[in-house]
Amino acid sequence: MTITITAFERSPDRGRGLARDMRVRWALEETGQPYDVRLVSFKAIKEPPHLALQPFGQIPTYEEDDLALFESGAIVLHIAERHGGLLPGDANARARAIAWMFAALNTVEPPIFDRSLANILERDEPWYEKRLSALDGTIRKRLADLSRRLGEADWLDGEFSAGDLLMVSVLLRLKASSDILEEYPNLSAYVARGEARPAYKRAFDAQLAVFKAASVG
Ligand code: GTB
Repeated sequence: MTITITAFERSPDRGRGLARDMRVRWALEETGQPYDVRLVSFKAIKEPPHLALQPFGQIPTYEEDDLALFESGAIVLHIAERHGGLLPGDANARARAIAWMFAALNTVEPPIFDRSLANILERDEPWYEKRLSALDGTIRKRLADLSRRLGEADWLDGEFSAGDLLMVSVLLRLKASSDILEEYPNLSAYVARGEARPAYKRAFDAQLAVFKAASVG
């Protein structure tokens, strides 16, 4: 059965590839898996059929045969485990690549996500500037550590892996709304390398086409 994922019919990111279906599309493209996309509205994701797939009423979801999955990180891990190209064969290298997936989602993404949320929801609060500067401080600390670890390497641990796919996805969210990433030239180059991958471009174009079609319709 074909893989089906869900994505917003009208993504608030206006086709910039920042919603979390993008990382799943990218993983599917890297591993050469064909997939269908079921476009959903903000209303539909809070209704029972979608909640049965995603208990928190969010995108993305993943369906294949009798398997239904939610959480973009779990979906990318599943794709990477089932198909070649995103996890090394060596058991220890594989475990380290998975550690980088967790690092992207658990250590680097939270302050970046909080920053973009603060930008949208907390702008008018009297404590906004203080909060932003605290979040920027945390982000700079994470990026400084990541930058030191990456050094002059192309990818975080040998060949490109699902760890890089998620880390680049997370850093792209920061790049879209702040200049902080530019303070770390090796991380900027790392993100550019990710964006230059043919599979990334195919995934990006596919989600952009959804936005363009919705704009015309
Ligand atoms: N932990 C979950 C996962 O990784 O799958 C989080 C999923 C999630 O946050 N999904 C968001 C969602 O469905 C869309 S991606 N939100 C609806 C809701 O919670 O009611 C997050 C997102 C949205 C918009 C932008 N943007 O406009 O730039 C970027 C990212």
